[in-house]
Amino acid sequence: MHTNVNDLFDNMWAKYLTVTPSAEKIHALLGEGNGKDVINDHIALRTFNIEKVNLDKLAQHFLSLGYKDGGDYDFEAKKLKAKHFEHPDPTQPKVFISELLVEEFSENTQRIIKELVDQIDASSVTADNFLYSGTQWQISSNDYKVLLEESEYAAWMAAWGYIPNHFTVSVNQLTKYETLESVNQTLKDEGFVLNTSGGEIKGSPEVLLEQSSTMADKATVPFTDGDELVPSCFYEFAKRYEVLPGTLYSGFVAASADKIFESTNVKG
Ligand code: OOG
Ligand code: NI
Repeated sequence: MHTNVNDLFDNMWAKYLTVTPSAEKIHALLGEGNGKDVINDHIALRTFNIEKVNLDKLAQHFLSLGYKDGGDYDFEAKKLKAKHFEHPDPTQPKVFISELLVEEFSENTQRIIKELVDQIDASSVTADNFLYSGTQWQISSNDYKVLLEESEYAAWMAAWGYIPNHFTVSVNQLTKYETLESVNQTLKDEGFVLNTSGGEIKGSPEVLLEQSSTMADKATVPFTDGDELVPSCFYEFAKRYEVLPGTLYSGFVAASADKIFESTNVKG
């Protein structure tokens, strides 16, 4: 297990950038003084609810670094559950981890997912590099497409595995921008494509959190039957509001999160 939170996030950021070149450009665009003021609000990871690799197994990497449970979320239509975790040091990024409820899918989809997870060595799940190890399985583009019919999330997991699917800029801490609207406008002016599902801005000051995100970049996956470009990872932007004077809301908003998941969609 990790000894240092910063090393873990540095390694995850490096792996994420290998398939998310737009994040490096946006980081430079929004930040001042070499991105000094670009602070991560949170990162997100995905998994399957199969015991060997379930949400709790991923969470253990953060719990061992002092993170605590922050809240539970259900996404019935997408057949997902999630939790978020917070570090006692509020300058450390929050962590949002979701898991796919595999047993709620067709026999065929369940079989494909089980074959992927069977290829993972159980000891690699607790290894320091697990959360930036990517896939530890082989998959055909045909199986990828079968998963895509039932779940965009399942297909994304099969293609990318264990890698943060996004990092999130804390808009509150940017020095060049005050509002999420102004961040979004800058991104659009530079040609970046935003996720418009549920509107460009998800949430509101009333729910104490506003979020927007890019649509995921595309990167090459070496399927067993050939390489293909598929959606990889995206960048998110979050502005939090005060629950009490001097204290920002630290949770997530399920209705907004439901739309953020769609930033990696293949089909609109
Ligand atoms: C997580 C989507 C939810 C948020 O900030 O509400 C989320 C995902 O796409 O895995 O990140
Ligand atoms: Ni997020």
